[in-house]
Amino acid sequence: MKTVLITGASGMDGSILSEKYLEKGWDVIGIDRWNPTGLRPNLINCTGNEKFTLETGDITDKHFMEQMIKKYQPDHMYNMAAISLVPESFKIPTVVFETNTLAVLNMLESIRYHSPHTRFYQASTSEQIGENTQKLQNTESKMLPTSPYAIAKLASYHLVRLYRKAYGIFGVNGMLWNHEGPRRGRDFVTRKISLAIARIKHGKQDIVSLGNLDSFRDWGLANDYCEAMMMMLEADEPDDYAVATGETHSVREFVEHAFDAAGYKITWEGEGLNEVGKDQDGIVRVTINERYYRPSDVLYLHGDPSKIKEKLGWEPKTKFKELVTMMVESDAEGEK
Ligand code: F7E
Repeated sequence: MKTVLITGASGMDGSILSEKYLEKGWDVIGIDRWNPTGLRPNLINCTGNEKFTLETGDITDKHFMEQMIKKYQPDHMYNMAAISLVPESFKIPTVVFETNTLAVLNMLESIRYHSPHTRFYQASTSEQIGENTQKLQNTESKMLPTSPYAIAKLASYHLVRLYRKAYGIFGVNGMLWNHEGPRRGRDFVTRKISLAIARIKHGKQDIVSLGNLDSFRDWGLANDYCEAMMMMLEADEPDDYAVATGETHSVREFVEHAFDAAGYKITWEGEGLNEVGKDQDGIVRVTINERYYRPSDVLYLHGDPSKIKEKLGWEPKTKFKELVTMMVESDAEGEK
């Protein structure tokens, strides 16, 4: 019987992976922090399955993670737990380094000493690209990270490479460009927009307030990207891969398409903090608030997935407009 251990199991990617491994018939050990509400909506399809075990604990507790790895000796392990909201990392950088770097080092040490057969996936990120605005970025691009989040993730990226080279661990970095879906956390810009539109549509809210509309992101669907992650752990050799769609769009375009999917036509007036987006009836639906600007933002992300396509045969199935429409429709249903 095969076992997979997934940290951050209640998050968007962690829960999708949990479901996919249960479908394959594996034993799934989901790790999540204890939470006083006991609510884990993303795991609703897993918790009733006898092959799913929820282990509560914190990945920054080295002894807890060591115990987990020793006890379960997982065949596959995904480290999906992280502080993943970039602006948060400017506020609590020490916690971000403890969670996004030190905890990864401890996991690698535990695998090295207690479960060397474990195939380890590290959630690496396009944020590492940072200030490098070259077109079609991949794992070979110059990394110029511009947030505590990205610097902590880049350190972990190099740790995984080191443990692969120095100790022969099957460790891979999936360097993923932004990926979204109906389970996306509500603080990320795509979900914030789709949820706000659903609430506007149902008369529960009037306006959505945003920050920088002119950054570009390469947005794909989380479900497609989880398939790429699994292919990386099933490959003959461990390696690092860029996972992206190869298309880039601005936050402004995301706003326009998302409103469009709900029947609103947005036009823009004004500049900077005074810019607004009005609907076809002249009602202000989008405003800009300085609070959502970051001390430094990544302005242009555009990924090159050619290596994973060539070596593992992975391709994104979902295009930008389809993704936007899916998110708006899902939130419109949920807010009914
Ligand atoms: O921001 C701009 C913001 O927070 C996207 C994480 O999964 O992907 C994600 O990081 C852009 C930025 O994602 C708001 O300034 C404008 O330029 O949705 P986001 P992110 O920072 O790109 C990478 C790959 C990861 O690894 C991360 O973990 O949108 N933006 N107005 C806003 N962003 C937010 N959150 N909220 C706003 O109101």
